[in-house]
Amino acid sequence: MSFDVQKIRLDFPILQRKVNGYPLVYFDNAATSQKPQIVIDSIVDYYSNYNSNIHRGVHALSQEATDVYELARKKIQHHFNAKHSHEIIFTSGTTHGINIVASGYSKLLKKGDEIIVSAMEHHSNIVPWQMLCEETGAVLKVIPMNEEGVLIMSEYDNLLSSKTKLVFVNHVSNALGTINPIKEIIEKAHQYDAKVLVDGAQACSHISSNFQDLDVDFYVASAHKMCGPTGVGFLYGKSDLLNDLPPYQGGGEMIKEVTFKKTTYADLPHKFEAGTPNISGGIAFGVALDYLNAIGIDAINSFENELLDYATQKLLEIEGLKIYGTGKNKTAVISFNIDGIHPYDIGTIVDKLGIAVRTGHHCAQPIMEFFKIPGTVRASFAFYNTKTEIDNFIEAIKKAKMMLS
Ligand code: 7TS
Repeated sequence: MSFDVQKIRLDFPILQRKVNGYPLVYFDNAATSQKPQIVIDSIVDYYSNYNSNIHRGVHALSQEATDVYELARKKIQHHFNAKHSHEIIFTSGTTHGINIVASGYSKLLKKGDEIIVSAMEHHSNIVPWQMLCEETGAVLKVIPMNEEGVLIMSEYDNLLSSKTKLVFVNHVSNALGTINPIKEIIEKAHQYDAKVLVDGAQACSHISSNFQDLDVDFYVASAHKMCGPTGVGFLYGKSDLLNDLPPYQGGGEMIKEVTFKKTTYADLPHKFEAGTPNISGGIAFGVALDYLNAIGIDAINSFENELLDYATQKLLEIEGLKIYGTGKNKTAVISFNIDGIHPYDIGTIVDKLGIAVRTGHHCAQPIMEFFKIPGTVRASFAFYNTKTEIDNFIEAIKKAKMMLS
């Protein structure tokens, strides 16, 4: 069955609008994806028909909201093949999930322990670990990458030792699109009994992940990059590891019993879910997963690869254009610069033509430092983009180049 992108586009109301007088071409999907009507409707439905707080009311509305919210947790569990639904902790997003783990390990690490991150992390997968190192005296080590934007695995082998306690790596780089060999990274870390957290923010809407098969210890992602709403995401952790971590925040819903002498904490997942969560967001996240699954992540992946190959080939025909992130295994993200032109200027001109791209360092300054550039223009595609949009983009880039050279 062929991939019917025109039919899919009708699911996304925003794709019908114009920007600066031109039909919107949305190539900033790595920042956040657009939302299908069915996801938007689920939020309206919750607030219109069964809005109430969850896990606490005996009344019908609260029961209904709790059931739908907990169903969403199960959908996440099944989508990623986690063993138990209580291993899925609702968070406000990737950043929150990383901080839960980082803050928890501040009680478990000691001076001289080592933490490994990769050279291509988003700031949210660097800064919390630096803070953790400052607090504990642990040492941060970095897996370097090569000129293609691919991790040098032999260097990873050299960094691993009995001192290594934690390894943090993104599944897919937001600035380069590189898909990292996380299965191999996890297997090697486990030989030293180190635990691995994978930042899946850029992976989940493009490639499938099977947590039990990967044997990953922690995995985090954000719903808003997967056709879901902002302000919600999840932290997956193996039960025993989550049980060993102290709670992140204290408050309602995360306790078993509170007295002024001592408080005991709730079981998973509630131990990490203090306070009223983003209920409509969690529910809509579940709907977004259903939507993606109805199309199929593998079908999405192969269509996006076609877009990637098409756009890469066309862009490389432009003289003076250099792409950063040229490894074989990558998602549909193209970061590039044109000789002598600042990325911001290109972004501004194409925006005037209705085309949304991101420019700058993409919250990955170490990558920019590695390539000795201030930033890039980043076009990131989704399964609702088309080759015609790419053609328009190429024309806009050529125009920008002419105006700016
Ligand atoms: N990790 C990666 C790999 C990311 O790409 C991002 C967001 C985050 C973590 C943080 O996610 P959040 O939902 O908690 O904010 N990346 C981007 C981006 O590339 N452009 O805008 C946000």
